[in-house]
Amino acid sequence: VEQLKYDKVSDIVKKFVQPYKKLMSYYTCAIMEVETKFNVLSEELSMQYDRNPIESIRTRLKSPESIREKMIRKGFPLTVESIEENLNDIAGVRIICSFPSDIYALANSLLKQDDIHLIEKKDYIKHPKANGYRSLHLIIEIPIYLHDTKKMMKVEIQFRTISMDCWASLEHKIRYKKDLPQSDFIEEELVECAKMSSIIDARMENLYTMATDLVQRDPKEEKN
Ligand code: 0O2
Repeated sequence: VEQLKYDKVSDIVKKFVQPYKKLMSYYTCAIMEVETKFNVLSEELSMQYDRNPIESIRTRLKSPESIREKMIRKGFPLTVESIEENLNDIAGVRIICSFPSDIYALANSLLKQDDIHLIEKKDYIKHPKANGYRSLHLIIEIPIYLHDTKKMMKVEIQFRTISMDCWASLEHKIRYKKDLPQSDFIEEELVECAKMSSIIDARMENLYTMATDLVQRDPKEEKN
């Protein structure tokens, strides 16, 4: 009986655990590749202009629990091949920008690179979700170079301003409060806060453009 148990466990490790770990390590490599691309852009842009449009870069590998939950929720079989085929957001990179226009400029710079292949674009800035969520999501494919082969890996990139990120982080905290009953008031307030966050983005960008124009017209203004 002990031998049978051992054989069964060893079979599961060989058929699932090892290929799963290998796949996750490929996603980790893809995250590193994307992060490096943004670090390069950040370096170049801060040399070229007097500010860096990237406030911060965050990365995450989807947890095994989240992968399992999403596969079951979407009705996909729980195999390593199916996980790779059906989930687009195992590798996640979040780019926090200063202003909304930085988001589109950075996304375009990335998509111009010839080793990046766009699979899907969801513009929740131009078309916010009903709950108010705003962000630009790209699903891209990027090559990782292994010792004897090249493998294309999918990565989800979320571009947000500080204000969009602030709303999304707090909404996530509120929504995932344990046993939260449905509340029209909370939903309406969240939509209202999202509108305010969008107004802050537009007004701050406007102020930045005005300040830049003033400095260009009179370089002495920079000091005041
Ligand atoms: P985590 O912790 O970031 O991994 P899905 O909604 O996941 O079934 P899809 O098409 O992948 O299907 O969703 P979508 O719209 O592209 O958004 C996926 C991710 O965007 C989410 O990942 C969140 O990170 C973020 N997101 C989308 N909508 C909202 C929202 O209403 N509020 C907040 N705070 N974030 C949102 P995960 O997997 O949910 O979580």
